[in-house]
Amino acid sequence: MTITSRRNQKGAVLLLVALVVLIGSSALILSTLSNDGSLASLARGNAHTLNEARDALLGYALSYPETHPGTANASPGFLPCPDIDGDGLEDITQCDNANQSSIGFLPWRTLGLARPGGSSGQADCLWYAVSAGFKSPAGTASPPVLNASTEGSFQIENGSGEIIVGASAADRAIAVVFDPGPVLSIDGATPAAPKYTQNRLAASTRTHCGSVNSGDMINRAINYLDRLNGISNADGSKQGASGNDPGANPLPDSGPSVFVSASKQETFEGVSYNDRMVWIDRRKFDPVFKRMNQWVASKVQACVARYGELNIVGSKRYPWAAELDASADPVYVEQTGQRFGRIPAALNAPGATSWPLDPDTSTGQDCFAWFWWPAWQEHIFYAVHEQHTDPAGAASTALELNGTVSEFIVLIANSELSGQTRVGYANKGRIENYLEGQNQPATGSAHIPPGDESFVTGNGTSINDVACNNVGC
Ligand SMILES: [Ca+2]
Ligand SMILES: [Ca+2]
Ligand SMILES: [Ca+2]
Repeated sequence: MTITSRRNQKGAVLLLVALVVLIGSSALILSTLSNDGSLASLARGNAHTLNEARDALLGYALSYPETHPGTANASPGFLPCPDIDGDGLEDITQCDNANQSSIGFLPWRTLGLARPGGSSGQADCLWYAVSAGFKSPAGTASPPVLNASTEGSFQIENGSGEIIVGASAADRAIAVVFDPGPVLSIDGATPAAPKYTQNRLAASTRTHCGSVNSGDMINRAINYLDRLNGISNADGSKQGASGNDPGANPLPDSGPSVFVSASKQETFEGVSYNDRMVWIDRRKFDPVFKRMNQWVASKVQACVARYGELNIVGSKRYPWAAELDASADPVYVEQTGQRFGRIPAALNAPGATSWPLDPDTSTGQDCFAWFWWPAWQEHIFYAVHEQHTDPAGAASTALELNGTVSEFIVLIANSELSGQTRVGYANKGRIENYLEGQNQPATGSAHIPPGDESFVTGNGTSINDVACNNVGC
């Protein structure tokens, strides 16, 4: 098999998997894209490529577990590392520091996209910036762990000093794709600095978009991405920003960055800004957050169900919950008598004192030993039917999910809704900061009061909780 056909096959498989995964979310993505006001500002000829790139990134994040079967506990949500030498393949050296956002060529081969520009070479190669929290864990010693509260790192201004994305940290964009346009002379770093003329020369062997020596001019962002109103798209910095302000430091950086999206800027001296861009904000990433929650919910459900199958075979006795305590950081220890709370990491007798092997044998790990679990355990709640505790309680109480009597229920809290905050142990100990409506069994405590045993799958607006029971999710 030739390299090209292998690559085409890989791309086809990636797109197919993404398509399958997208089926449940495609309507949402389509409506999201068609409602996007930012698209109106794009030139028609380039809109297709930029939008294709954004869709490919969303598909990559959605299908990450399926396309990375060899990566331990790969959850949905990860985006590729940028490509620093223009061969179209992500360079995991750009992901080696998990805490830093980074920028480079869009890794079109990794994304399964067609080679940009056809035979015309690198003229149409796109650039790409990815937020620290969403970078692929490939090649990273301590990979980021994603959950529905993970924030993007990018603020975007419109060229007139107005913030159009990311006014608050929770609203920052997750990734940005740039169409850099032809070379031009950009403003200097300060008003007094001379203009800089972009230069895309290769001093080493060419790749499709760049050259093999990553330091060559052809591989450097400053020779593609422009400066406007004190903001540099090449490194996400902003003149005058300091401390923890967005744009205080150039990429790669652990702090937030700023980019500028404006129409082409032209003076009597010529064009001074010609970048075009699309971005993935939280709203566009919503299908991925949804799949992330469902993926985690399914794994937790399968593990709790497996425990019940093994613990007193035929009787299905599940663990007690770990209690919520608003006076201390969460602890995850099974508490006899607690039928509602968090999933206990530490189990006590009676019953099995350790979790079984993950029924998803591809992980090769025990349940809840996954590397991503510590970032999720605070957000997941669990209720057990009185007749399925160990020892079993009275027969009178019915635990219900959507009106169906259930042996156990797992609830994923999802992102904070208006009025919820999960900072500090006092807030982490209060159920109303996680679950909504009738999923709050007793405000501020881990108890289920009599007659309050009905839980529901969230409607996505006033209740965004994802729910499973012993039958499934
Ligand atoms: Ca590369
Ligand atoms: Ca440019
Ligand atoms: Ca919730």
